[in-house]
Amino acid sequence: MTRESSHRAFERAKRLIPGGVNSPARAFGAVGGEPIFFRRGEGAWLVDVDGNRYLDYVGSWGPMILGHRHPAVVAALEEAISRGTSFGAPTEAESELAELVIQAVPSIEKVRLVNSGTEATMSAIRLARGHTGRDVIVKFAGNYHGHVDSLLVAAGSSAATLAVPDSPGVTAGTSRDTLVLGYNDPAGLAEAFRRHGERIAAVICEPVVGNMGCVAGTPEFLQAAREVTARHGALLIFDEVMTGFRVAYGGAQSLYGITPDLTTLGKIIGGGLPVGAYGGRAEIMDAMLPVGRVFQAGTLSGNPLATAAGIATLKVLRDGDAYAELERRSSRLASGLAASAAASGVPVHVARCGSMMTLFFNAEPVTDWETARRSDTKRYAAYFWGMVERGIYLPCSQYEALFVSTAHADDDIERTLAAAGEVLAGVGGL
Ligand code: KE4
Repeated sequence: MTRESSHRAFERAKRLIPGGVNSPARAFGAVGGEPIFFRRGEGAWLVDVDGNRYLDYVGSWGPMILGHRHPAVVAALEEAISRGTSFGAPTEAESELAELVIQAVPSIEKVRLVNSGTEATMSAIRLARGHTGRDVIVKFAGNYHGHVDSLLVAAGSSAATLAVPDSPGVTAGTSRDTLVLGYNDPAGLAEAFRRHGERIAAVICEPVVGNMGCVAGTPEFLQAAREVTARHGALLIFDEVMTGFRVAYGGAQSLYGITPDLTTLGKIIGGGLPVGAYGGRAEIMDAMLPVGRVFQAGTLSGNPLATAAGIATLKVLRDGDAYAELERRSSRLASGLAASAAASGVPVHVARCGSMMTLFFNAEPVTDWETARRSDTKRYAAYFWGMVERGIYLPCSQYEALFVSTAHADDDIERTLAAAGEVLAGVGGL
């Protein structure tokens, strides 16, 4: 498999763009080698600039739950683009997408559309502070909420992968209002509220983490977060940018039966176009300008193309049997990977929630960042490249989740497992 054109594309990109990438998660820093440049996607497949084909388990880091170029999404985009691309004025499609989100997620009575998950969490944090009049935000090690200054402290995802949890440029003043606690640690959360409760505006967490690899919140932990925030007049923010419409149509909150005060969304609700959203009870959301006084704005917020792709995607998820199919194939993949690792004598922990999962090269259960960080990232890198050479494209970091789409057919899963069987047999000796 030659990747000469990718190499040339990377050399050119590095002269123009820092690291040759517009997001460090794509830089292959955690697995070594050079990023692969892609030209097109079709269903479950990606084709790189050298013409190599790969089964895609990154799915643009979550949005492509229906696979690439789903006919309904393509048709919706073609229709929307025939009427223009952006007006900077309200359109009915924004209300249609808002209605779909509100109908799917009962904790959301009103929602505001923005252009990325980062914008969604940044806005939700500002709203929580404006609504409560308090300053402190609690987050958890290994959780990533986008590159919001106040949350780039012990972030997960690429910040953790690149071993720069506290990014330069984030001021002490900003970090001073952020408490970073251990994930899945109800006692630590209780202690933080004992000490700072009256200053805490909100607790933000990924209810199922994707950004230290897949780590599910325990029901006890998430219930404790719900109770302690309610008791102290702080808001509970579920960052469902990744889990929203991924692990269930109603998101992780529908699986746990826990009602957050605010929810952030992104990825899937844009169907592959730039999008983010934050929503919650109307009495909280109406603190936002122009009703209330908390500011947030955006030139392309709710733009016609992202709303068209998002509406088409959510309708396919709502009206078909997507989640049953995703569960069946994802379960087969997870159990097959575990079986292959066991047969090869490679200690792994396979974590899965619906169609997002992670194969941790770790002998112990991964329940938080402290256990996740003890994973064998060298073995993961060898596994990653072994799978690439067999035409399987996985997340380029141990600390990311892979995603199965509705376009992954049974024989794609079997092909993946056959490749993993060969590769895991090889990495056992590392
Ligand atoms: P964006 O600003 O990248 O749209 O969303 C930030 C974000 C917020 N919250 C959660 C739970 C997220 O997973 C993300 C973004 N996820 C990463 C993948 N782990 C995006 C990939 C990248 O940074 O290139």
